[in-house]
Amino acid sequence: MSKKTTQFKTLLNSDQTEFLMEAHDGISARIVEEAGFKGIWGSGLCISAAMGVRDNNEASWTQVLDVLEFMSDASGIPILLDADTGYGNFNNVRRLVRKLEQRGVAAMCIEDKLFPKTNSFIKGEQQPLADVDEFCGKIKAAKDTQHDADFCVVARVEALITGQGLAEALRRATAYRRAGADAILIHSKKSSPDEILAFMKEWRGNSPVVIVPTTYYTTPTSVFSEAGVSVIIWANHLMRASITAMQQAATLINRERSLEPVEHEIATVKEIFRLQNAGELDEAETRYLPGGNTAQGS
Ligand code: SPV
Ligand code: MG
Repeated sequence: MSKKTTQFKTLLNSDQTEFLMEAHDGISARIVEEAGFKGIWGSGLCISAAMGVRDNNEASWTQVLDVLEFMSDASGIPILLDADTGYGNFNNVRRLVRKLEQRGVAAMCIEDKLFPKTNSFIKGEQQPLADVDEFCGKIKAAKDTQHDADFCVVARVEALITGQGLAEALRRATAYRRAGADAILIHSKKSSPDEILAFMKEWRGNSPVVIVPTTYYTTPTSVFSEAGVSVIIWANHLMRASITAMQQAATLINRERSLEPVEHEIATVKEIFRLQNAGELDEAETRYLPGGNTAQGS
């Protein structure tokens, strides 16, 4: 089995379009892998949401890193961390890259906004963008810092989100590619894919392109494959699915004062044990505990 960094780099440069699914903790990372995805999007929005805080860098970068460590340990597929703006300047980015490599995170995406960031779908037009040269310095610092040659840095262009248009998006993407970015994430909040497809036409495969079709989800993914998109990210859908499921279960149990209506609609306790890999501990106990598997502590 190749390293996770190599797996991610291969996925980014493959001839076909690949898909990443969002995860926000250890169990969701495992669920993404079991569903058959080849990689995980460590969504800033969803990791924040799971902590009950806003997507405004309210969670500290080390708190995010701790979650990433659980996600990486729980899954055998590469993680692309949504590292927001890199949590500071080029120096914070250098330290981040070192810590991500130590914790088995394959790649990171940094966006050209200012710390503390705000989610792109909240007052997108009013958000200031980073200075291009300063952001290029972050990309260079990340690439110079990585020990593993296959660690990937994805540079996210927010010019379309802020309404600055295609020319500005292309100018920024070109500068970020020249600074050493392994791929460009071009983000849009439109319900039509037009501005993404216009970008793809002008970009002409200069480097791999990553997209996040949260708002233009009705477009068949084959359209993006034909346009040359390398990676499609489903950015928040496990968090949204679990919010709906938790709201329904909590409301029903509270209203009925009974578990009966939900018991057969939700995962069993045994399923939790399976996802935690309880079987492995059972087997290890027979090997390592004196007297074999007695299900006892020391
Ligand atoms: C995230 O998942 O945190 C993202 C994608 O950055 S978006 O919410 O569209 O900005
Ligand atoms: Mg984010």
